[in-house]
Amino acid sequence: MLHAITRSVSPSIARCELTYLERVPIDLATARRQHRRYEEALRTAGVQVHRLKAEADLPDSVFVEDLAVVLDECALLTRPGAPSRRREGESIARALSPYRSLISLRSPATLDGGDVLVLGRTVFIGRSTRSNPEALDEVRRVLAPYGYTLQGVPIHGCLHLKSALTQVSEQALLFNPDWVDAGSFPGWKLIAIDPSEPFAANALKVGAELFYQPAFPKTRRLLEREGIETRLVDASELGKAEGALTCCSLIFAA
Ligand code: CIR
Repeated sequence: MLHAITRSVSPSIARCELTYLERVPIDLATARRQHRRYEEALRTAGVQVHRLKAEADLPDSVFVEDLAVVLDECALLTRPGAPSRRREGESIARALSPYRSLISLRSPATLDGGDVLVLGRTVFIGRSTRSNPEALDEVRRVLAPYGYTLQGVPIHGCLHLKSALTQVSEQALLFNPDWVDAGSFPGWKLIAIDPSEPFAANALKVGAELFYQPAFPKTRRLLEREGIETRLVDASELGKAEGALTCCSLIFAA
């Protein structure tokens, strides 16, 4: 069965970290309503949702994806690149501990889960402002016993690797060619977003379903043309905090 860890939107979300976006007002009620619908969509897809309580003094804590990388064999607890986010990890470790053995990344490694894309036995790590080369070395070292191959991926102009590229089917990746070079992903069918929708590459695969935002209709048509159906889930208010669909859950089988 699939499980998802989520966390309610913090009342202090307005003080979130921002890297590439200008700060604009975030409506807390709208963000929470959209987040609840996201959780409902997960339940409808057959996922058991474990919602952590909101953390009043951790503005970005709804973005649980950045705190861990859950593999079949273990879970890596990351050390987020933004110091303001490091205290988010304790409750995530508690929530994951019944399901996986835990491995913590240590200083000087910094890693955001949004930079990590696992495709089969290869772990791709975006070289972003948040995830450093030391993290790549350490993840390589701790995952070697499990037979994973590690690969760094240069990205430019976006926060995380998964802002630029996500898996949308068993064979296909959706990507923004301005932010990542698809040459790092040989053997995959590569679908480029519509250039007028730069944030459209972040889709969330949940079992056989694909969650996708209504804000990107042109790219959605490109997916449909490839035979890829989507379930619409709106996360536009959290988009103002530089978050998207993958960021709001940690999904794993157990
Ligand atoms: C941050 O800058 O850390 C948050 N405001 C947004 C994090 C989004 N997370 C993700 O894409 N995995």
